[in-house]
Formats: sequence, C-alpha cells, structure tokens
Amino acid sequence: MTSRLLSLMLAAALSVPVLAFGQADGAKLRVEGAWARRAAMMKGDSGSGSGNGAVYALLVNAGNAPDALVGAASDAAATAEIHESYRDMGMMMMRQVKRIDVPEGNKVEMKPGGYHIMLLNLKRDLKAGETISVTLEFEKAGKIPVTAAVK
Ligand SMILES: [Cu+2]
Repeated sequence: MTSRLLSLMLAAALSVPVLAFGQADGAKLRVEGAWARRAAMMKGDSGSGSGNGAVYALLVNAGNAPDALVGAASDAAATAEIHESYRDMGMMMMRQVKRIDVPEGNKVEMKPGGYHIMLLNLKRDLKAGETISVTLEFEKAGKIPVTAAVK
C-alpha cells in the first residue's frame, strides 16, 4: 500500500468527525467541490524548480453568522496562501489577501480568474487524477480538511 493511499484514507477518516461536529453544532460552513491544478506560469514567477499550484472550491455558509476563510495549508506544498486574481492593463495578476468573507446564508466560489488557494513550492508534481489534502482555516468554523481532485 502506498503512503499516498494511506494519507487519503487518513484524510477520509479525519473528515468524518468534522462533518459530525458541523451537523451537531448546526454549523454550517461547508467546502464543496474542491479541485486543484498546476498553476500557469505568470509574470513574476521565479521559474526555479518545483512550481506552484492553485486550489478552488465553493465555500458555503449555511449558518446564521458571518465567517471567513483566513488560512490554508496542504500536504502538497510548502506554503499555501489565499489569493485573488485581477486584471490590470489586460494582464492577469494576483495578490495575497488576508481573508475571504463568507456572509451567512451565502456562497463564495473560488475559481480561475478569482479567489484561489495558492500552493507555493510544490513538494510533488500535480498530476490529473490524483488528489491532494488541503486544510482550510475559517475564523469561526476552524480548520476544515478537504480532499481536492487534481485536474
Ligand atoms: Cu495565486
């Protein structure tokens, strides 16, 4: 059995109590449809080695209090940052943001051209069909582990 498979099983096992807690608590913060891809080279990339990636997902706040994504981590990268993409003079640029607010009763979609989790200095190549583990940290809901499918 590969260590990757073991870590997948571990991630699956870990996600169960989180779901149970969320339902028992009435809470509310869900992460749906997480997926990842290797990042396209962008202006400013150092081009040194390991490369970067991006993770996208739908953040759903079904509760009755505002929450916010405030941090992220992944087993696939040394560093994970919250980023937003924007267009400047016709060029796609991106920058780090401190948080993504998810108002109560609302959804925020992280998607190409918008918000994403930036994976910096990948520890391994992102290959389509594989999965990576990502932990999203919310201001109120705390850390929510998700499995992102690489596309
Ligand atoms: Cu980015």
